[in-house]
Amino acid sequence: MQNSSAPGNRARLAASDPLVHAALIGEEARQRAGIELIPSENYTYPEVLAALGSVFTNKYAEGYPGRRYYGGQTYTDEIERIARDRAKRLFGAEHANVQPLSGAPMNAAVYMAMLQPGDTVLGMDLSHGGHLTHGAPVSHMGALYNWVRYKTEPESEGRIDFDSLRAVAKRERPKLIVCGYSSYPRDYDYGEFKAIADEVGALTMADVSHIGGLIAGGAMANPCDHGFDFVTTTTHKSLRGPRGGMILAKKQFRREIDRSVFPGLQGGPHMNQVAATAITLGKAETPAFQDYARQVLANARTFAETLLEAEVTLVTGGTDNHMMVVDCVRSFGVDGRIAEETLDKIFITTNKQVIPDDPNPPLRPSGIRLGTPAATTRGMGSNEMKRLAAWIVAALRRPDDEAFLETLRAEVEDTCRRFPVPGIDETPPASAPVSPAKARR
Ligand code: DSN
Repeated sequence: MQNSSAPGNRARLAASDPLVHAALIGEEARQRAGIELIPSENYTYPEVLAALGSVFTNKYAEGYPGRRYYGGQTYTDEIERIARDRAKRLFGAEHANVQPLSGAPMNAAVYMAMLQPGDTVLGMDLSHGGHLTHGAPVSHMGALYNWVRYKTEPESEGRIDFDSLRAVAKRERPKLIVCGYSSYPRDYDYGEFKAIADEVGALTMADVSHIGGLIAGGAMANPCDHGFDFVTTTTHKSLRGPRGGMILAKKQFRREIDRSVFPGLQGGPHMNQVAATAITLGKAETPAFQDYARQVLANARTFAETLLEAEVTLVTGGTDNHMMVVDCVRSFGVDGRIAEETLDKIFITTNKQVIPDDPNPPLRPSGIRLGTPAATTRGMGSNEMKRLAAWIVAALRRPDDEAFLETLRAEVEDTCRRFPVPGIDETPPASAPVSPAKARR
């Protein structure tokens, strides 16, 4: 398959647009020299890069396999059918829509399929771990529906208290209950959510974007096994695929979901992305991917234990998934923005993060998020997790000591170079050298 990283195409890009080419080379150098610990990021497969840069990007394919509005669909139909079948098999779902362009439109498509403006929905509060699209007032979805936000409970170590959730559901009688998270380091009891929803006659939706790969790999609980009506997941996080989303649904909602995605919300699907999704889901069906999913969790446990031994405060006191949320103010006396910037200097990429009921604003919150999917993809194991945790603690204890940070950076870089980034040619073209240190800043 011809693709953007094929040598011929790279040479063309270098010659025709040196500015963009230099940025691409710089980003590759940056990714090689350091490590991505943002829990929603990963390093995708070379095969996915090939599909994303393929001729499928040329094709319009409005509609669905066998029912398109344009001709020339022999291979797009084939690709989309493969992706849908693999998705259904992997998650045990009755129906799959693989066209959502990414996570936010994916969730919006479910809401618009099933709700009327003003309907009541329960969703997890943003600062307690929910997502913008779960009713945060700043999102359009927050304005369209009557969101009632549930929170985690400090008394139960920051976990969800199902007694209070049940009481809220009985009082509010929501049409839909949404569970799922982007900064909650625990697993969910989907059975309890479903039981509460059944008691009040609500539909159920689990947004498993962060842990879609861990569910597909059999390492975490699967909401499809608990009779959820809708399960949504992005494809680029723990699944390691292209940027995109998928909606899994019960068969009885197939028409509503498909119509909501197209023509309701989107036009032509990105068929290069659908092809890459098919490849990703094929990989996720292999025993190697199950090993990967288990290792992501084992690495997160080791990482969290190392941080806790150093007396770092973690939201909920640990992790059950791939993610940790560090209270930096309490642990190190620095806010999340300073922590993120300090770790950038030692080539460890994280993101600042609000903690439950954070007294600080979102651009200067109290915490950072850490996650292990990307590091695990590069082949890092328990030794590297311990070292990464130790580097983070050391750096955040001395954020103003530039010489010390430079020593740590060299150690991090030395380790990272022993773990290649999949899909990046290990020998950068001599035509556009960019030093990793320069690329990073
Ligand atoms: N932005 C993603 C995350 O980092 O969790 C969620 O959409």
